[in-house]
Amino acid sequence: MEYFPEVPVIPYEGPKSKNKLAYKHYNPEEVIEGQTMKDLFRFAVAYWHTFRGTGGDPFGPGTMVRPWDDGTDSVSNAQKRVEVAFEFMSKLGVPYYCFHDRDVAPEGATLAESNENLDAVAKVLKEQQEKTGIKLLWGTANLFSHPRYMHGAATSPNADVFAYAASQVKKVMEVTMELGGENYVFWGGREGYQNLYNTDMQRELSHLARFMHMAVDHAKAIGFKGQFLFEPKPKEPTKHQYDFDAAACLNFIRAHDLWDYIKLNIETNHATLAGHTMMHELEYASIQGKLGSIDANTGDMLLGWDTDQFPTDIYLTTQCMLVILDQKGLAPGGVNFDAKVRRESFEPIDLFYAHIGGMDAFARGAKIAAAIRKDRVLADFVSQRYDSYNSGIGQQIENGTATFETLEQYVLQKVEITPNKSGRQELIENIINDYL
Ligand code: XLS
Ligand code: NI
Ligand code: NI
Repeated sequence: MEYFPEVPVIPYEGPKSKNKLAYKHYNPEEVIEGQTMKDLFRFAVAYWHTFRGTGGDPFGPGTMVRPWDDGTDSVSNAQKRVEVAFEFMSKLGVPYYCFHDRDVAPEGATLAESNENLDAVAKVLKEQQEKTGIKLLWGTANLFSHPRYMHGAATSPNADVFAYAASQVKKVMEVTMELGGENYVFWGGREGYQNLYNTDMQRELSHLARFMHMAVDHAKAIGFKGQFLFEPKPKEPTKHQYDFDAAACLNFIRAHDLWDYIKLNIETNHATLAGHTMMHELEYASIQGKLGSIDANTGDMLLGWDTDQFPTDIYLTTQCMLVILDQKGLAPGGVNFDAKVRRESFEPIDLFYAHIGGMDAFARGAKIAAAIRKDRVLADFVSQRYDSYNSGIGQQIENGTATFETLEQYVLQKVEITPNKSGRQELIENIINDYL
């Protein structure tokens, strides 16, 4: 059975093509800085948005037309949806997908029943992976939708809820391993608070750390070799999420002896909700060796929530790729489109347009970033800007031999310090525009 008969395998046709169902820039075999685009991006489709998104919002129900869905939450409907998903991904030519347990299979009345449902769907996922060659970038557990998680999961004040969440993560780690998943993601869900009057923050944070240590231990016990990823988000659904931004997450894993086991999965719209740019978050993680993967999307400048739109802004993707190329890619992570089509874009074909646009925007961003890097436009300017640290007093500051006393002596002797040089921000911004 074919679910998208009107859509062929999406070809690469180059920048001049007018074909709406073709890539203009994403050419999987084209090499950028020594890597094929396929290996550089490791693009993934997010199962929750693309195959479970309904288009519902607080003001009205879903709008999406999904002819293959029979409207029930049955295992057989879930299994059929897997076939649809793999046809979609094969036609798109993406090498990876990501899921939460409850996206792919329905929650049962008991944990045992939920696990059985998941196994039944995972069997079909595995068959389809083998048939198509599409792989699992990461798995994760949905620890936020079911009402039992109203106060959080690992940070719930109810220990039974902690135990339930742990059992759920245990199972998803096992299924992720069975499917050859290359990473496992922790996004906080409801790990945060609405009001500090009723919250023991210290206890909740230490519970979250216990939870992650148990996951690390379980990975060792079962031989799961995938990379753990922690995904920052400052708010929504809680007023304050504990995994606020890259800095908060890195502090958390450093403070709780998790540093060696966890990297970050950085999402654009979460960065902006935290009051940062995506580039800031990527750079902050990358300079510490902690940029593991990205959730590619974008917010809306005028809306203050996680709108999860597909990324189409070339400035944004260029900035992302400047950082990603600098660390030679993301593997074993990748670029996961944690993005959904708008409520008004309700036809199945819109799912293709959305992903094609996102992949092309990243491919174009990568070409532009590579050209900027090749000409060393930023690299040379930045290294010259700091050249006072390459010798003399600057070198002594950097290598730790200078003290407040030696620096005072230096300045007293010098009388006048070397004049500052211009930061040339406007010029550099103009030059970057020349490459777009
Ligand atoms: C929600 C998060 C979520 C994670 C996976 O805002 O982005 O989708 O990526 O749980
Ligand atoms: Ni995400
Ligand atoms: Ni998000």
